[in-house]
Amino acid sequence: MKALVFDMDGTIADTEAVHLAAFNHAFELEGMGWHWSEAQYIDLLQISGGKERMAHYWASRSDAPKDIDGHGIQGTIARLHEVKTAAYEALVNDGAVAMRPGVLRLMDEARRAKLALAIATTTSPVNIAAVLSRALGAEWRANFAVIEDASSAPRKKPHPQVYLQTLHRLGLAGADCLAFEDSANGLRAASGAKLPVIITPNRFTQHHDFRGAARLVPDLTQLRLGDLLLCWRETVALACA
Ligand code: XBP
Ligand code: MG
Repeated sequence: MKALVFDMDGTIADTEAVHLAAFNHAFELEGMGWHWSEAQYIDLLQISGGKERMAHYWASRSDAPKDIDGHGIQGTIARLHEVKTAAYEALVNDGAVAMRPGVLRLMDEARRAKLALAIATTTSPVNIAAVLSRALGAEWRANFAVIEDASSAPRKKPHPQVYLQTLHRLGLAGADCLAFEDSANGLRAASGAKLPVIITPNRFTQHHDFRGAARLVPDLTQLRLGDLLLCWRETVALACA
């Protein structure tokens, strides 16, 4: 095992409730007359990517206008996403997002064992920077050999693009790595790139279908690097059997 590849939202940090608040703030500020409940958002999270999620919702509303300000639907969604991302960043900077338990300790163990760390996410780069600069300091990027996100991998999970590009830049095969995810889309994306996957669900994804995961644990507090190595060996050995 040569690298650990982490999903961002819901895996490294508990972010989706804050994303939801930021979306609703943008809808109110821009006078859309929309408000997503947590139950609605749990359903909408089947669509990875904030812009794609809003476009899916807009298409599902029979009463939604086909244009608002002459910039077309895509123009309005782009503006809504800018407002949402600024609101999300402000909420993160106010301390609204917590790292999930065990993540930083495991990353530290992996670094000391000379494993590469990477992030493979469908979220926007500014969101990653806002959360990880608070958790790891201004030099947070130095902890990661590779970061692939919505700006570098436009095909969103469950498409495996973000993981395939991460592997390419690491110079590794999927079987050399272990992925950490919180959602069914993430599991399918990582599995599509042949990475074994450890799932740590949260209240937004606990009902998802996680068949095919190498392990499913409530969080990473009970997993040490030795446990990961055993899990990786069992999974890779099985795949090779
Ligand atoms: C989760 C997502 C993202 C976030 C919102 O990403 O699908 O769309 O919900 O962030 P991951 P954006 O679990 O792959 O980290 O609005 O920037 O898309
Ligand atoms: Mg996620």
